[in-house]
Amino acid sequence: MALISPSRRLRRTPFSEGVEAAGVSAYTVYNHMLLPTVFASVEEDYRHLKSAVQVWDVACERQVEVRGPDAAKLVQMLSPRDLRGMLPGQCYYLPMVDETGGMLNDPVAVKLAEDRWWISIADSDLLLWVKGIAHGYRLDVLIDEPDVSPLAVQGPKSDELMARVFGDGVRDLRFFRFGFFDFQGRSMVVARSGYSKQGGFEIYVEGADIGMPLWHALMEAGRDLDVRAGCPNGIERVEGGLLSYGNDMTRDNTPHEAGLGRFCNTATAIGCIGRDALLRVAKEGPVKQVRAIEIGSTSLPRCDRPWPLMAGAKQVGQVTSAAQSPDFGCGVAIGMVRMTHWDEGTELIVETQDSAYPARVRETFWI
Ligand code: THG
Repeated sequence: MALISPSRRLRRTPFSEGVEAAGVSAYTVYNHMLLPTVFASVEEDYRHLKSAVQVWDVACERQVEVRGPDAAKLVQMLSPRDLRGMLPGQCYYLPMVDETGGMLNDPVAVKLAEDRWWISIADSDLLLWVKGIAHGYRLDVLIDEPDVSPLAVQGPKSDELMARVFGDGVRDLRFFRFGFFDFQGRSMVVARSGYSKQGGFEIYVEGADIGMPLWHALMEAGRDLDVRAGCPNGIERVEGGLLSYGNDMTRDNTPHEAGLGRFCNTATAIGCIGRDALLRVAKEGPVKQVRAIEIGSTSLPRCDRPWPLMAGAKQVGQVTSAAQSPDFGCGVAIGMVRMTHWDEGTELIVETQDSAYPARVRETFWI
């Protein structure tokens, strides 16, 4: 593929300087912002992520800040997950849907206070929908994109690295909880979360000016831990079954089709804009759903388009993300499969742009 031309519309991040000095070799675009995808190689990055610790520029996980007396009411309007039990200090993975029940985004919501939330978005322009809803319903809220850039620290040695920079208190953070921790006199939101299954943290860096000082501090503190710049890894996240909005599900899918039913309480999520539509389709249940797919390959081309999943001459689904797994010795994939063929063990054929391979539906991801 040819190069993509940089411009003001393709936003850099507070950490881009560090990413480039570390030798980034490929970027993608996410929320109109640069997101590194490869440093050494996808395979070498994968091996290192699973054995050491990496610092990830995930500033592209932009925040939609919702502030004001109607904040909690508005966030509940956006999602079929019941938010009544959510406390300040918690993060929730929140499917967000439109009035048809179609997925608009799958963010992490950070509840800072009853009247102040950050919605840490995946790759869609959710800000516009949220502003439209707030205006249309005359809600008493302020909505904008603050100068907040997540920096993730991921990998088995992330507790040790984070404790060196933020103090031993970070070790006590539970999964999907956050606390406020000091760095150079600045209070930062630090959560135990992140887009990998290797464990780790996300620092919500407030103020672009402190981005590179924090980057350097992490790199220096972790020298003996072999800390490196990294990024969400295309092999590891498929093994772990972490979905990618726009790839594995779109506005054409309900959360149930996406396999996110466990993050929905449609019956009790009173106020959710897509609630009626989801209740209607929930009666029948989905007729296609996300599945882990094992591919009988020894190498795979880039999955840059949906790959048809065939049962004989009939298409019964598609693979939307795939990679060759060094640790499992097979192709690992995320697919959307029709009900007639979604049972564990079902044997199919996947048609990539290059060639066809045997594929098998699995019960779980590789975790
Ligand atoms: N962190 C933050 N913002 C984000 C992401 C993130 N915004 C974009 C994107 N990632 C949103 N998508 C996801 C997808 C999966 C998870 C988080 C965000 C995730 N899922 C876990 C799982 O499925 O195992 C845990 C979910 C749970 O149990 O609550 O972490 O990564 N800030």
